[in-house]
Amino acid sequence: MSSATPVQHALLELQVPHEAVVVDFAKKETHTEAFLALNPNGKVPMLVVDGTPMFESLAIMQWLGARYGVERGLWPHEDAPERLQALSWTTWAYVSFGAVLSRYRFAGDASVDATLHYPAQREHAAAELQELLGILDHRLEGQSYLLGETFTLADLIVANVIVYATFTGVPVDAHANVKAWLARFQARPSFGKVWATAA
Ligand SMILES: N[C@@H](CCC(=O)N[C@@H](CS)C(=O)NCC(=O)O)C(=O)O
Repeated sequence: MSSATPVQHALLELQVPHEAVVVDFAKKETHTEAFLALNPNGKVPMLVVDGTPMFESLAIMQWLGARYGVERGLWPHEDAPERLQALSWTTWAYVSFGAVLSRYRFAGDASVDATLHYPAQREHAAAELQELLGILDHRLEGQSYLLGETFTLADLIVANVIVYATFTGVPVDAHANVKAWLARFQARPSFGKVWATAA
């Protein structure tokens, strides 16, 4: 859900013809010789483009934006100032917000072994996540989407991270702009389609 679903979502919004391959973790299908030859990191998502493998969901979606998004009006042209902002905000979501979200999850999530829980760390990370959501909220002040008035793949990439955060118990209620933007994002037909299949 956290990693492969956003890529599926991006492929759907961009209408890129592709074949989806389901990988069974229980059968350790991410660690077969054939899988590791394509993705030595042994995780999903992996995208194989005309025989060439690519891994890491953020890199895949940024590449999809440049390759298919520009022509479909969903990713800024490489010379547009918005391209710089698209790269910054999407990387912020995965690296800056994502790092704190991982600390929050591992310090107390029910899916993590309780012996690894660390309440003080959980509380600290929860407060930091609220500060980060405040930064996002400020960016969205006076505009409907991250890059202006039009929905782009940058919204899809960042909003999917925030949606996942809410699933793990991070509230967004104190951030009115983020809340309204998430509602616009979740109203897209593609959101229901992809997340309904993933859940
Ligand atoms: N940073 C990676 C994380 C990928 C990741 O952790 N994938 C998990 C699923 S959420 C996975 O494949 N787990 C299976 C395994 O480790 O065998 C990305 O964004 O692509």
